[in-house]
Amino acid sequence: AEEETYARLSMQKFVYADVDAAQRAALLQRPITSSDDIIAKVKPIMDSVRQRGDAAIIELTRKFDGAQLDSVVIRAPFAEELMRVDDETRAAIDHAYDNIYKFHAAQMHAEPMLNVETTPGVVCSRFARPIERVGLYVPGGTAVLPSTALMLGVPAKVAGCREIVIASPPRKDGSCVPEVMYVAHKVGATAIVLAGGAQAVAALAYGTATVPKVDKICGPGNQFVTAAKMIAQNDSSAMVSIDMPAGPSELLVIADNDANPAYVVADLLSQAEHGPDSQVVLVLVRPTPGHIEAIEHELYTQAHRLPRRAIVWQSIPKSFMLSVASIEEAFAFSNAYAPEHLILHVEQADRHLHEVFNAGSVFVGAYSPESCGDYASGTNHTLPTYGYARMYSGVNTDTFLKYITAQQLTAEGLDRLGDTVMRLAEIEGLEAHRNAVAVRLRDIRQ
Ligand code: HSO
Ligand code: ZN
Repeated sequence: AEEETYARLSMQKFVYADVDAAQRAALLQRPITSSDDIIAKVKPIMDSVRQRGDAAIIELTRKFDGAQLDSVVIRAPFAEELMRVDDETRAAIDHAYDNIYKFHAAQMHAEPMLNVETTPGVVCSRFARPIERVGLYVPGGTAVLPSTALMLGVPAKVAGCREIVIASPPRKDGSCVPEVMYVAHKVGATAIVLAGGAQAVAALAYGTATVPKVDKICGPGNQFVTAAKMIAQNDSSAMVSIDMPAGPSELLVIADNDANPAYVVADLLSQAEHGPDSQVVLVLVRPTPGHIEAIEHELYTQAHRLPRRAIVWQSIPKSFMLSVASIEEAFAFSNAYAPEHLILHVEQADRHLHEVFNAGSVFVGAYSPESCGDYASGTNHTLPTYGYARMYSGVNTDTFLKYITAQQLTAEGLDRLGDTVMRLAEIEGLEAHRNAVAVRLRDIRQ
């Protein structure tokens, strides 16, 4: 039966010149996430956490995660034995942490405080302040994800957030994964909430007797987590914001005929193994039949060896390869698709970065697999999916900051700007606005 199931594996094939407008549009689509259904399931969960707090979380965690909790929250400082990891793991987490820290710390210096004299005597300034309390959602489920704790925790720490609360579903024995605990400790998390799903989001949004309420909730999650974040954001009584909407993870690879089929396929599979609904797109520039054959051969051979091949056999057949006539056509499609991850397996890949307009993060050239960005090179892996790369950025230090503007006018400045303000106030029929300037100008100009 095993042999049967895994007998063939291929992506759907399209030629860009041959597809009509409707088909092109369909290729840009992501799978529909039936949000009405999901919202109907999520709403009562959130209501119960809001009304019954910790007792509801304990019940829901028993039901969904099969874990019996004594208490919902672990507060810092965390006990050594809860974050014990082996030396190799510790070294890997430390190395990744250092790179992610360096790249995100540099973002803080990218734009020092602004100070602009717009008119003589009129000075406008802008400065950043951290969002005080943030909730970071680290998914559990089929994989252990300390990398997501790093990708959310490091920028929050760099930004200077005072309270960092990490929520993650507990293991069956009610404990938190030690690797996640170790990262939580490194980023200076103040508490860990042992909950997942909509119940975790509700706890962070509303707070409970033991869970601290936060100002912003960040992090990836399944459809339930995403729906819960949307509901919380729209509920003014929660007073909470979110990072971005999230859908299944996705990758688009642009490859020319010199691209190594083994590398291209390994990258596609690293995305495909995330989940059955992972989106994988391969755009081939003027491919030879031999190159396509080599890629398909690699696909089967490599996929067959993967422990998570059952997932791959679900995601790959839903994905597609698209042959295009030129690199320009490849970028036109990629920009329209707006992938979360974009890998450029093309000659002199760095020369094409200026053609990228919509993508979450770009991996340039044969030696830059997505895996490096997923874990340890320094860039963030919490990125916009579902085409939201058109208007959203991935998580970065700005995610955990807000900007405050200020201005100071001298008497001379007000004298120069006053008539403009009074005229505009008059047009809008707002006499009190006009007067706030007029009372001062009377003194200045007497
Ligand atoms: N590719 C995922 C991130 C991840 N990969 C976590 C491995 N662990 C979404 O960007
Ligand atoms: Zn990944």
